[in-house]
Amino acid sequence: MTVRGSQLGNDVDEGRVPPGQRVTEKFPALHYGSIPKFDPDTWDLRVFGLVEQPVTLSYTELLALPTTRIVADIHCVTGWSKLDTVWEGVLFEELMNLVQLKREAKFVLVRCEQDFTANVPLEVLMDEDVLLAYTYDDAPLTPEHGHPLRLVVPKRYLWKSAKWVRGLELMAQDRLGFWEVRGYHNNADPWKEERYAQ
Ligand SMILES: Nc1nc2c(c(=O)[nH]1)N[C@H]1C(S)=C(S)[C@@H](COP(=O)(O)O)O[C@H]1N2
Ligand SMILES: [Mo]
Repeated sequence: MTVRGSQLGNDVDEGRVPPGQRVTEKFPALHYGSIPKFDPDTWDLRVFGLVEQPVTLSYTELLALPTTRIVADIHCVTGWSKLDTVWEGVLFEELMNLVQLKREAKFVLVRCEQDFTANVPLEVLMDEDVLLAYTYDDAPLTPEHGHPLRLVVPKRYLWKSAKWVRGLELMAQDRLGFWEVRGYHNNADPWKEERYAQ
């Protein structure tokens, strides 16, 4: 298994907490709508859009892909940050290895249960700390935190880390996701305090 991120055991939090954020030990659950039910027999993950051949994975097929572990600090736009969170799952980049991207593919719309979406540039997701996670803190994800599969994009505010992911749509043009349509910043870099759109 590949292990990424080396911040575990670092006691020096200074310089690790973005402006306007406070560290919490808790793990609040925040989302719009209700927690979807998981049916392993019908669940699938689709990679589609600007790819030569779309791919559909069952949960078993997803779990068979190489596992990566990341240790990451996460930052919620509501003001809490959580340090050294531990996740395991499949690297976004690993999933892209299953398809041949078309040259025009530059943006991704992450599609979730109940029509929730989040948009992230492809380049950002190809980072080596971006995971489609199925465990948190060495246990299966809990339903409220995104079981069976959620995105983790540590370098962006947490609303981009979509829970209950079912699809990755490759696009040529950017398309705003659920919270981005509702006034949140499209880029969402916590170090630049990109909380809300102008
Ligand atoms: N599917 C889905 N994913 C979502 C959301 C949502 O409403 N639906 N909310 C986002 C927001 S605003 C936040 S802050 C994080 C919270 O993740 P957590 O509940 O695991 O703390 O989930 C993100 N992922
Ligand atoms: Mo949020």
